Amino acid sequence: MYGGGYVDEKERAKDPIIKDDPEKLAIFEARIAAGEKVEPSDWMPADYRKQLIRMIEQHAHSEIIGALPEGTWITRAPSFKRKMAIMAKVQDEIGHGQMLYSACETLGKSREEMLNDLISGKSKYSNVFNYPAKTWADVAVIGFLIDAAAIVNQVLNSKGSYGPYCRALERICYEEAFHLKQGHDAFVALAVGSPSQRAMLQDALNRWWKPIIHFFGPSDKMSVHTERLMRWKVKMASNDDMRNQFLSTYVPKIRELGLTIPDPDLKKDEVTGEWTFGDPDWDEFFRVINGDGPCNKERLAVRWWAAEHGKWVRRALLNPNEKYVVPLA
Ligand code: FAQ
Repeated sequence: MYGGGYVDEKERAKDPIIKDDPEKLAIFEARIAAGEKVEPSDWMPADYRKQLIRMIEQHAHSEIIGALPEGTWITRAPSFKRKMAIMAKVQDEIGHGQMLYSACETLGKSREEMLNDLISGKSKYSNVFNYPAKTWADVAVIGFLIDAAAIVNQVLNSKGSYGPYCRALERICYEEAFHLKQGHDAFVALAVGSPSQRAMLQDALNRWWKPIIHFFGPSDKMSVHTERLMRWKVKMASNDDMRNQFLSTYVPKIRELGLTIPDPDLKKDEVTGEWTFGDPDWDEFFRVINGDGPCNKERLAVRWWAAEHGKWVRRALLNPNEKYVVPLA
């Protein structure tokens, strides 16, 4: 399997780890250890390429699927200012998808193949975007906390080893930092608003907390890819370390607004700086990322619709001299 977007564990077991030339591998690993960037024309281990394709592709899918929950609120934003901001943000997320698909194409997988794998359910995308945005407060939680979580991950990984991915992440992080400001502004406006606005925000936080904890991936003990990815500097911190960094920065910000985090067991060890929390329900995480979340079908149906209805545009662009009748519906 090319992209490594495994549908189940049996399929993963069938995929052998390809053996590389040991001499080339040693030179490659020395370059990584020295902090050099790897570029598309450089020799790279087959598994490095495969892992990068898997991760960048999933990231790209997460951006274009991630635009959907907030996108449904463009027509219902509570003011003109909020409407303009959310419209621009959603547009940026699609742009991030474009940059990431381009970065992934440098590794040899075509965009068409990636989009087909998304629509067929073969590739994964972030768990969080399989939950519904029921109220405007959900948009505020996504804009503040999910963007914050994404920034923790992306700032770290932008210092990684693969040039095209790192350069895309650097650009994405500039925009994400601005998204975070708009999310924070919307979040604070509700937190200091009327009692019903506060209640709406607390309800959204209650529903999103678990998916946000899941966002950083399974605990280090359960993570399949972390060790290899960190050795090759594709991933610059483990899932638990990223989650910990997020909790240290954002739990105090949520609490100072008088909101309650819906986990009575969440606490920080003041000596080690580590957070512990209640049962994260990893069963739910695995169900959702394997296609059985509240909105998986709905999200993929939108992508399928866009691919079907955009076919004639792609065909016209690729064959400018062909006479073609534009479908009416
Ligand atoms: N969701 O061995 P690990 C955003 C899968 S961008 C779904 O620990 P790894 C912007 C994983 O693929 C959000 N699946 O995996 C935005 C693997 O399955 P596989 C996306 C997940 O790669 C904001 C299995 O579990 N960001 O939000 C998740 O070492 C607002 C075992 O896991 C990125 O993609 C998950 N959360 O670590 C847009 C960043 N976690 O493939 C709109 C790049 C794990 O073997 C609005 N990616 N899995 O079948 C990464 O940093 C890493 O891939 C991790 C996972 C940290 C996500």
